Amino acid sequence: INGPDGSLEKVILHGEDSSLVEIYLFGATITSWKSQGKERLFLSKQAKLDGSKAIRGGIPLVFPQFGPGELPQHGFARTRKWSLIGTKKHGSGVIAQFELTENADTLASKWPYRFVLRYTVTMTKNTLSTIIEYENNDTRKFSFTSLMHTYFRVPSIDHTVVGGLKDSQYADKVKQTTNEVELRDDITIAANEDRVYENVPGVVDVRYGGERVTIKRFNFKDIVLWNPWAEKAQEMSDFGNTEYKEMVCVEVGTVAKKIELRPGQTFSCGQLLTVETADN
Ligand code: TA6
Repeated sequence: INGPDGSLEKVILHGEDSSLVEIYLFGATITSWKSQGKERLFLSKQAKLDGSKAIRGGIPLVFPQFGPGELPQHGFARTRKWSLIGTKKHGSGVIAQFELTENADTLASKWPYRFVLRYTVTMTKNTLSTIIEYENNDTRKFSFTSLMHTYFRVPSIDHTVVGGLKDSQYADKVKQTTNEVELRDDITIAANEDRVYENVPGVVDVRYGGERVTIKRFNFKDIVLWNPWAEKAQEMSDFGNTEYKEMVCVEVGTVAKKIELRPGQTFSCGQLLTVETADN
């Protein structure tokens, strides 16, 4: 887990046009993605980077359980040390690959299956793609929920819009309601929001200050929208009391229903984030 100075080991990839992506082996957590000269992800100033808990920000990986349940919240993938398989340049892109399998702790957990996760991070000048391949390496079938918990950095939550969720059904974890339908083309955030939009078709986006980050995905059916706002921000020791103003989580996942794999079966899910500005 820890490098020589006690810090966590990480990989930094440099790409075209001074693009950059930083990935900690702990949780294979992306903690920084710079594109077109700007940081596009939010990492809390109080995030723990010593392996003592999941990193608060970037793109934590949720597997095999989204939310609370028989395993610790959001499962074990985001707090395990992944192996770095390799990095390479490919055309105008840079790629890093990571892998995770079961260990004694997971085999002793409530989710005791043999598995392989292969995580591929690919960055080009204006894009970042994150794809997970799930493999059932057990003799039994198993099922799981999984999500990429992306924290987008925004200049101000008050001038941020999330689009692409109109007409989708959602469960509202703040109001404790289900089967609501989103009526808005453009969602703005002015309070604690925690919603699971189910079976969302099409492209979702985050817009701020004349810029737009589009979120395209495959095999991830659902979208989670989260902002802790002031009341929840104060409850998190690894999140600054006013940091809710500079982030929004728009998370791709399959969480409303489980993914099931038979022995030997593999399945891939992923997202493609693209920074679009007025001139591209
Ligand atoms: O993003 C949705 C959510 O499930 C929220 O309910 C909130 O708990 C958030 O994840 C953060 O969870 P964490 O375990 O990282 O504090």
